[in-house]
Amino acid sequence: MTLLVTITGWEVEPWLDRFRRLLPDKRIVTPDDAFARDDVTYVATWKHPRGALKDLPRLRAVFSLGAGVDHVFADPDLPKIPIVRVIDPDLTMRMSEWVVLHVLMHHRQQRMYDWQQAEKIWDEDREQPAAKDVRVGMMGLGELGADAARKLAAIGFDVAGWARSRHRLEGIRCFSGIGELDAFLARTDILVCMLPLTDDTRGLLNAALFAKLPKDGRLGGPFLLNAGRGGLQVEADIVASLDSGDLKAATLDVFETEPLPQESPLWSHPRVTVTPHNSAISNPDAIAASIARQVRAFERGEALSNVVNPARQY
Ligand code: NDP
Ligand code: OXD
Repeated sequence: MTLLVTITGWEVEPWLDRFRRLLPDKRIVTPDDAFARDDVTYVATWKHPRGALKDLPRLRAVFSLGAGVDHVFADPDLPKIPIVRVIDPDLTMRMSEWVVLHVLMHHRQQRMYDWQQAEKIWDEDREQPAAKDVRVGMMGLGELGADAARKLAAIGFDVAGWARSRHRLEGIRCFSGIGELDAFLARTDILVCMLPLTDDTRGLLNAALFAKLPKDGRLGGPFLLNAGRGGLQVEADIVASLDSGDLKAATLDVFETEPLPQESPLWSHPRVTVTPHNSAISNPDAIAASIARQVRAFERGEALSNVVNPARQY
């Protein structure tokens, strides 16, 4: 039995090393190795080349090495077999760290204090609203969004969430569906996007949406954080909305094109913070172990968990 590991954009060796140690009875190969295609029973993928999963007649499951599966569904030649995504406490904690860091950075005006330090300005009189007076809106209340929302609520922020279906989270007002999107936006000072990229969510973060965020909040204007996917955002609209005042500042971890092109105005915009799609990296130790556990359980006859519903694309 062979596990094919096909990765674009990340170092492959750490994954091969972990899988070889954790699944010693399997042959672990990459697309560059010589291997029998009819011996491949599992694929572990991060952005595999289109068509790479064709002609694997004994394939039983595809494991995404990330939580997102848009990279898998982008393959028009995807075989009709279970797609399993990452749900792992290590990844969830990393994402919540990033969300809390950047919400607090904007809330506590840290970029302005960095500037003041560079200019040697001592100004203690800036208004500093309490967290309870700042309304955070979490788009997406799945594994990652719900955890980050709870942690922000524990710090004291006034947190609401929006998802496709109705959720119940203690202390967090939950909105659902397109019909409740405007009401959610109308009470959001810091908008955090933790949505998957699907046909329904592509381009959702656009100028019309930013214009619905309130401008009279305690932070003096709305903030945007996006760690979902670059395809959710219209970058030209982000720049235009920052210039018009519909947005006050943004932190972006994901981009329409990655790596972010050198000529993108986002690199040097004074009110944009860029992180290089690493808000929650897939740690090979944690994620390979969780995939190996799934493979062993599956071979004992147990059902796979975290299988994606292809009709929903997430
Ligand atoms: P989940 O599938 O657990 O959650 C997705 C959430 O989005 C759900 O609450 C879902 O609603 C909601 N949603 C989906 N479509 C819609 C829609 N059309 N309208 C409203 N809500 C919608 O995903 P995760 O939380 O695990 O991950 C979210 C995304 O984060 C991933 O898909 C990936 O793109 C991104 N990610 C980014 C990383 C990075 O490093 N930047 C790292 C890891 C993930 P409902 O609950 O009703 O189904
Ligand atoms: C993921 C990612 O989806 O790292 O896990 O983007």
